[in-house]
Amino acid sequence: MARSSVFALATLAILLSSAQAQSNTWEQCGGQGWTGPTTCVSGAVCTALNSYYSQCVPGTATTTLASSTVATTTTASAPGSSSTAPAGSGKLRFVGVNISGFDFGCNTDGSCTASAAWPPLTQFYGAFSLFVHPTASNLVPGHDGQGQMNHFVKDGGFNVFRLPVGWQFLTNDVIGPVSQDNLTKYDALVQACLNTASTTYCIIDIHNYARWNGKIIGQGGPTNAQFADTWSTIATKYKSNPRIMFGVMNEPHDVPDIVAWAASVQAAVTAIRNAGATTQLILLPGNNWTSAETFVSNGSAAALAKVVNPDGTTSNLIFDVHKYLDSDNSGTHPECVMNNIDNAWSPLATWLRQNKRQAFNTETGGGNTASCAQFLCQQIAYQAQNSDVFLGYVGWAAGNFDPSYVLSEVPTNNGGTWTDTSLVAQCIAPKAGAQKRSIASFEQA
Ligand SMILES: *[C@@H]1O[C@H](CO)[C@@H](O)[C@H](O)[C@H]1NC(C)=O
Ligand SMILES: *[C@@H]1O[C@H](CO)[C@@H](O)[C@H](O)[C@H]1NC(C)=O
Ligand SMILES: *[C@@H]1O[C@H](CO)[C@@H](O)[C@H](O)[C@H]1NC(C)=O
Ligand SMILES: CC(=O)N[C@H]1CO[C@H](CO)[C@@H](O)[C@@H]1O
Repeated sequence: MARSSVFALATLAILLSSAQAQSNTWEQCGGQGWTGPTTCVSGAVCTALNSYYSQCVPGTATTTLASSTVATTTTASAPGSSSTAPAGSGKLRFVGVNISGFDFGCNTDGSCTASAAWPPLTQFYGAFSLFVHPTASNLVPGHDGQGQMNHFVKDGGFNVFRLPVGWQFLTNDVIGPVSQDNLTKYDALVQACLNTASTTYCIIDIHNYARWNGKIIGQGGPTNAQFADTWSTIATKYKSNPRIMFGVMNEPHDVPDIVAWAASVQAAVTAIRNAGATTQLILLPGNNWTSAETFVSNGSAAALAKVVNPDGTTSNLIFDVHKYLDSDNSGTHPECVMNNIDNAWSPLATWLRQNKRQAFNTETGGGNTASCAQFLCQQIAYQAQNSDVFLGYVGWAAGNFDPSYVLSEVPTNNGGTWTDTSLVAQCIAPKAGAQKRSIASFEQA
């Protein structure tokens, strides 16, 4: 019942917009299957984001936002805070999916086993290593991260992927220099991401929870210098690619000294910048599993606000925040119970504006249920309305998860036709249009 009301509202929205002669700023103005207006109101230009989605972007087609999102005609530039959309624009700069697999074998105490990684690429297993969806007849191309990402970009309108990897995979299980052989294997996934489109961004995410085998970086575990050395090697490899983002660390938690943790993050930032990656976006993670809700109250905001580039600025240093919508915020339940607006996103937006900073929600998601469709669509609509401080969101997760995984966003492939999970189709994909709708329009019947 709830689901049919969502479809009814979507149909109504299409009917309403097709009744207008011109699309308003940030509204759709073209694309495959689009039957609505194809011109924009004065002051906006209809700009193709991909083959099925064109949007009215303010000003002329040569604004930074347009040039970084128009497919193939321009080279993407490193994101800068000057190019962000104003509050209420209803357009998030980055929307993506986590492509998991190189992080398999990692536990929340930062113990990972390199050989337990499960690279989400067919070349590591052979093209025929398909596994079968347990509840449907669809064949799932297990490991086909390239196919999944191509589909997400082409059919869903996504423009960023987060590529988790265990630290131990990169250094071959010892604290020390990065193994170039292993980095080359991981680089195959990075290249697969970059190859999807000239406008796709790729986040390198070290998925170690601020730890190595149970011990916290800079607080009894690896030294800040050892952590910085890993980042220096990675940044050296990708320094000339503006479409790489550096995710310093996945989900620090139970870190006793947040000021000391900020020093570890600073060491990574300094190493990345000094390696020559001077303009790319770097994601700074706080304590408590990178919780968006407690980023300020937990002390992460104050500590990480002091992290700077070598020139003393905070340009392109973006706070990394996660949020799930289930009862205990763990992202382990199929049902969602909150949209996180009052408890997390609204207070965080206020703090970010006051401090002239921005955040990126690099993990969120839910079960393929009506409750998650409602609450996650509301969260996305709110983030889009506050896109001056929120850069975007990345869904958790596709890649090598079994499609029966509770938060699966793994699309199925039947004879070359890809089918998304219901939550991706209804909310997460930019194509679903959640960004452009009112929060109230997603109430369950
Ligand atoms: C990492 O590289 C080393 C050296 O080439 C190799 O022995 C090892 O098997 C690699 N590890 C993985 C997980 O591929
Ligand atoms: C922040 O959260 C962590 C748990 O992740 C906790 O250990 C720490 O005491 C909290 N700090 C504050 C200031 O609330
Ligand atoms: C961690 O965050 C969750 C919500 O995201 C909150 O319920 C919990 O109290 C927080 N813990 C600490 C120690 O701040
Ligand atoms: C909420 C969620 O799905 N978290 C996942 C984050 O990544 C680790 C390692 O890949 C998984 O074990 C978690 O389940």
